Amino acid sequence: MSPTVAIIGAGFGGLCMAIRLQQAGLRSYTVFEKGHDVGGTWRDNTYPGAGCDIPSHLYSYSFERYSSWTRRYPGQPEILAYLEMCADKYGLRPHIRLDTEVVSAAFDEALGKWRVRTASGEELFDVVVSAVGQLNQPHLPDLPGMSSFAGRSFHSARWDHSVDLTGRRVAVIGNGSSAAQLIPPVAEAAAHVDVFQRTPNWVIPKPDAVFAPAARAAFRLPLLQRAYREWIYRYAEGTLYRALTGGWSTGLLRKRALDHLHAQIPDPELRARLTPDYPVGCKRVIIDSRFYPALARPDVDVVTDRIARIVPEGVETSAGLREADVIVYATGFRSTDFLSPIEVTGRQGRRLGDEWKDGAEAYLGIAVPHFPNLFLLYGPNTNLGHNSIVFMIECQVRYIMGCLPYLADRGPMEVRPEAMDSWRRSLERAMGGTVWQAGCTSWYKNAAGRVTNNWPGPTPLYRRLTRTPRPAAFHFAR
Ligand code: N01
Repeated sequence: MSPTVAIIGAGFGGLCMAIRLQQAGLRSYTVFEKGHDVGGTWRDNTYPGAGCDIPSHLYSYSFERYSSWTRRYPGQPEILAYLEMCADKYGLRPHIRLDTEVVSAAFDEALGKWRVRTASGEELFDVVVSAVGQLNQPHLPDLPGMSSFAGRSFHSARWDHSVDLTGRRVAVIGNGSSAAQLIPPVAEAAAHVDVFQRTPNWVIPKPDAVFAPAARAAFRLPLLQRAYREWIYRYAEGTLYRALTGGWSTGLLRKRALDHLHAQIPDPELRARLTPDYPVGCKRVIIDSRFYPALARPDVDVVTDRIARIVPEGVETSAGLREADVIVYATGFRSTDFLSPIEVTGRQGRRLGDEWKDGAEAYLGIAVPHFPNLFLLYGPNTNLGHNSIVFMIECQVRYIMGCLPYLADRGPMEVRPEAMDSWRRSLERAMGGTVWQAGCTSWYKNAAGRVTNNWPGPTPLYRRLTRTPRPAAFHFAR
């Protein structure tokens, strides 16, 4: 009998898992999605200018190549449409429960099954696959007076499209990848934009290109499409990854970013404020060609004075009041919380939140000791700063598919603590060679400074390590 599988989340990860189960003829799965439709982060992030900085010919499933991308870096609507198309094409919709948030999942040792609870009640599953991602819980800063603001305010991932920015004074707090994409179109509409920068970011150009109908027709040739995908992948691996690990391209990446800054910001005083003082890649490098020109506009100010509080009229800084009609919090996500706020309980009443109090961790980023038959997609230490997350998700899905046949014969499987210890040690060793640990704060690390989000190795290594499950790493119930 095929195992019953609960998948939490219908973004890139959840849909990939569902497609592979469907293709294997394992139809006893349910995808729980708290939102009103599929798409995950691509459904949530509808801010103006939203898009991906990994070319979509790579940022898409390897088994569902798509020749119709209109440009190298398509916007959010195209990526969302791709995911919706996948949900339809693979017949996933009957298995997806929208507007259904999983509030808890508890492993029942007597039954050897998971009790998955939603607002409509509790259901039993053999397996739980978390596909909630790392960037799904918006982070709002804890600034005094936020509720006193007299205008409209919202987070970049909860864009309020009812607010017309035309002719308004807009305050954007934060200057990460989301801010870099939304500031140019906001500046086009608004009367004035204040960008509140706490730390400058390294920015490199985005070599975007429109694909004319002839190019799209050419991409229908599987060989060409495959070669282009492979080229993007190898470039990211051979050049960008090397720069994140102190390799040959580190200086090159820094030079590219500084050249870009010099070319696009003529004012030396602004340029100085936009120049980071930490190693390139320590924080996520921004890939964008429209950000700096927007910051250089006369109606845009980069404010580096410390924010003291929010007041009804706007943002009060150490240097005085900056009036605003609208505040956009482009302040990122609670990235190190992982499955939170879902209450996950494993064997012997162990709570995942407690197990992870010093930082989330999982064997291969997929399995957690004491939590049998719980598998994670895009889990701890599987984020990338240089290549496509979809690649990592496909590795993880293949691994989980490889685990399922064991369950029928040998019962629930649980990764051994020794396997986890050895995994932790190798991660720590590899992490020492990366640029993320020292010199900056970033969403890759928890409050204690431990890098809980990123994969420190090359991605071909991750693919190799996750190719097939190693039974010796697991304890089986039978
Ligand atoms: O979030 P972030 P994001 N007071 O965490 C600032 C992916 N993504 O949504 O740097 C003042 O990067 C914070 O300042 P500091 C991509 O992986 C991809 O922009 O901490 N400022 C920072 O400037 C990306 O890395 C794409 O000093 C405060 C900003 O808010 C990830 O999502 C597009 C503050 C948060 O930046 C997250 O990007 C969008 C405070 N209290 C997103 N708290 C593409 O593919 C926070 N900040 C292009």
